[in-house]
Amino acid sequence: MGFGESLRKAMERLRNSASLDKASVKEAVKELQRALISADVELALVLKLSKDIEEDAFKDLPPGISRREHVIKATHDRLAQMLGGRSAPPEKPRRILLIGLNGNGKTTTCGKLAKWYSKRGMKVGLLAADVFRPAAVEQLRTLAEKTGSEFYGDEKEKDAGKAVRKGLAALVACDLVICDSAGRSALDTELSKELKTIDREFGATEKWLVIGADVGQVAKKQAQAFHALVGMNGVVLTRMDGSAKGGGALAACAATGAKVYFLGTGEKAEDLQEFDAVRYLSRIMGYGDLQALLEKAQEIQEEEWLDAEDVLGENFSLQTFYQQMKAARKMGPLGKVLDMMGIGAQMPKEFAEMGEQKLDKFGHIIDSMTAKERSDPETLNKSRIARIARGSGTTQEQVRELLKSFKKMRKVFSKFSAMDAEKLGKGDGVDMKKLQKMFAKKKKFRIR
Ligand SMILES: Nc1nc2c(ncn2[C@@H]2O[C@H](COP(=O)(O)OP(=O)(O)OP(=O)(O)O)[C@@H](O)[C@H]2O)c(=O)[nH]1
Ligand SMILES: [Mg+2]
Repeated sequence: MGFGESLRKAMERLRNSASLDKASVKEAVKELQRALISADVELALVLKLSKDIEEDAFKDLPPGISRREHVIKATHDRLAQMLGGRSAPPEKPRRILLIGLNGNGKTTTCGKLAKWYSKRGMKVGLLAADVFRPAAVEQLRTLAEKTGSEFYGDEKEKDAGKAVRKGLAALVACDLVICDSAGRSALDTELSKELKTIDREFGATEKWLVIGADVGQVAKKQAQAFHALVGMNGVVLTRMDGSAKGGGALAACAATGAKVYFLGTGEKAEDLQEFDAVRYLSRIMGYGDLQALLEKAQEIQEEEWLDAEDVLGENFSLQTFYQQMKAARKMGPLGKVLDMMGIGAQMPKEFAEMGEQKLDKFGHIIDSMTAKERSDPETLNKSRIARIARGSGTTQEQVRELLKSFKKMRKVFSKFSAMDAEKLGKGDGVDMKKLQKMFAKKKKFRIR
C-alpha cells in the first residue's frame, strides 16, 4: 500500500468511526503511525505528531463545528505542518546554484527550472560547472537546447572556478543563470572544496540542494551537511513519482528548517511542481487537486482537453473514453493527470501506464464501430467483435480488452461522480466539500 493510500485509510477511520472518543482517535493515530513509519518518517517526528494530534483532538471546539470535523482538520493540519507547509519559490531569482550528491537529479532539475522560469518570462542561461563527469557538459547542453535556454559549457575546462567565471561572462545578458555542479557519492573533501570554489565564484543567492525522495529520512543529514558547507537555502526533492519514501524525505527536510520549493515528478522538463503540503496531501490521498490540473491545462493551451462533464456525466461512452484518454495524454502521462483529479488512487494501473501504441490501437478499434456500438457497447456480441477486429486490424482479444478497460473505467468514474454528488456533499456527518474548501483556502471557517 502506498503512502497516500494508507494515509487515506487513517483519515477514513476518523471519518467513519461511529463515535469519536479517545480510544477511536488513538486507533486512527496508530494507523497514521504505521503509514508514516513505512514512508520512512523519523520515529521522533511520528511520536511528536501523534501527541500533537491527540492533544488537539479534545481541545474546546470552535463554534459551529462538530468534533469529527475538528479532529479531521486538526490531523490534516498537523500532517501538513510536519511535511513542511508551503514555501513559495522566489519569483525572480538571479542566480541559482544546484548542489547534491551524484545521481540525485541536479542536471535534470537545471532543465526543469529553466523551463519553469522561462515560462514566467525570464531569459534563462544554464551554466555547466560539472568538470568531474565527462558527459555532464553535453547533458546540460542538450537540456538547454530542449528548453530554449542560453548555455555555457566547455568540455576542455577542467577547473570548476574558471568554468563559472567564464560562464557568468558568457551569460551576462540572462535574467537568471542556473549553475549545475558535480556530484560525488558522498560529501567528501574533494566535493566540499569544489563546491566552495563554485559558490565563491558564482555568488548565488539561491543555493538549492537536490535530493532524491527515495533517501527518506537520510535527507536530514544531507540537508544539514550541505547547509553547513555553503549555506544551502532551498531544496528540490526529485523522484517523487517513484518513491514511497517521499513523506519521510519531506518531513526530514522540514525538521531541519530547509524549505522545499519544488518536487520533481518525472524525467521530463515539465515534471516539476511547486511544493505545497496541503495540495500534496490532498493529491496523494486521492482528494484531487483540480487547481493544479487547470493550471496545467492552461499552460498546454490546447483547446481539446479533459472535459469533466463528459467524463463524469451519464454520456460516458467508448467515444468519450477514447477522446479523454487522448486529451489526457497531451497533458502528460495519464496517471499523473488522474492523480490531480483525485481519481488516480482508485485507477487500475493499466490505465495509468497505458502507452501511445495501445491507445492508437484502441483508436482503430473504436473507429471500426458503428455509432450505436460506440454509445452502447453492451450490443457487442461475438460476431460484431469479430467484425470489428477484422476492420481494425486487431485481434478479438484486443477488442475484448478494450471493452473490459472501458467498463472498469466507467465504474471508477461513476463512483467518483457519485461521490462528488453525495459523499462529498452531506453524507456521513461530515461535509467533505466544505472541508475540502477549507483546506484549499486555509481560511478561517465556520460550518453551518
Ligand atoms: N523518475 C524520476 N527520475 C528522475 C527525476 N529527476 C531526475 N531523474 C533521473 O535520475 C537520473 C540522474 O539524474 P541527473 O540529473 O543526471 O543527476 P545528477 O544529480 O546531475 O547526477 P551527477 O551529475 O552524476 O551528480 C537520470 O536518469 C534522470 O532522468 C525525477 O524527478 N523522477
Ligand atoms: Mg549532473
